Amino acid sequence: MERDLHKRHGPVTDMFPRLEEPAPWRLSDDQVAAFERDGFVSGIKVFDEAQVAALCDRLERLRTQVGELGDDLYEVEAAWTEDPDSVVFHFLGAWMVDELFHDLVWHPAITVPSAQLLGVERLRFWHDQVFYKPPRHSGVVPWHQDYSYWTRTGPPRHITVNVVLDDTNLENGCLHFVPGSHRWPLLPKVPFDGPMDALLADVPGELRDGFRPVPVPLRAGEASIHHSHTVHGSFANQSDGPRRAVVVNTMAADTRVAHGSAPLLKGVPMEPEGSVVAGDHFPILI
Ligand SMILES: O=C(O)CCC(=O)C(=O)O
Repeated sequence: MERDLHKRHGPVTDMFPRLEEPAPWRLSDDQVAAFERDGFVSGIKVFDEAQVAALCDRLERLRTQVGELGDDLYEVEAAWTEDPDSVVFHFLGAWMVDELFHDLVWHPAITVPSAQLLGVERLRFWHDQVFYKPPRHSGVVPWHQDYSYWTRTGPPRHITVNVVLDDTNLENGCLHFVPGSHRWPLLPKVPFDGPMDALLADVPGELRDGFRPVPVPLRAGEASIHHSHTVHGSFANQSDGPRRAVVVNTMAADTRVAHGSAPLLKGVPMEPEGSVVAGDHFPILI
């Protein structure tokens, strides 16, 4: 396995298309309007069948190696380590240890719409994530806003692309989004292993009526993209197959370090408060 993949600032395989012209990858006006209205847009084709199969293969391998890989990743969800039978398997940093997970970060179907929706010319990588719900597993992803976990960087001009590696539906715990919640204030972060509804206690009374999550089923290889304040979550996987997703989080290239007291991610060199987030771990993607 190649180490130091985070120092390779561009694809190292030919598995995915490279960016030549942005135009074919840009979202339509209707898709942009949906994102602006609802705080998410879905049904964006990213991977073909062979690419999905290759990524699933790699992911299954990573899953068996996670014990040894721990130090090479940014984070393996501590609650999962303690209670894998009821907490979703979630980790950050696959891009540093696997060539395909590395290269997908540069996929133009991910980078071009992310920059377009953020309204930026230059897009910086923040981090990746994997969410893995085994078959017939009770783990949920509680309602949350992504930026509540990211306040160490700012201002909030971050975006999330969630690409599913299995067809998702109500039975296997597809993502749900709360339309319009990207205009809500930032709410406190909730524990990953807490109850689904923990966030609701913090939703101000006048916004409660607006808490109407909608399911967003997808085909394997398709993505949804959401704003960093959009409330979302997912229920348990009650199906006989796994429900897997890979996530690419990016931000405006001039995003700064908001708190200088700790590294932005485990194992990443400290950067001074107020400086632009930069360095090997945070490449410019566009
Ligand atoms: O895949 C899931 O269920 C959760 C994903 C998520 O929270 C995200 O993409 O930000």
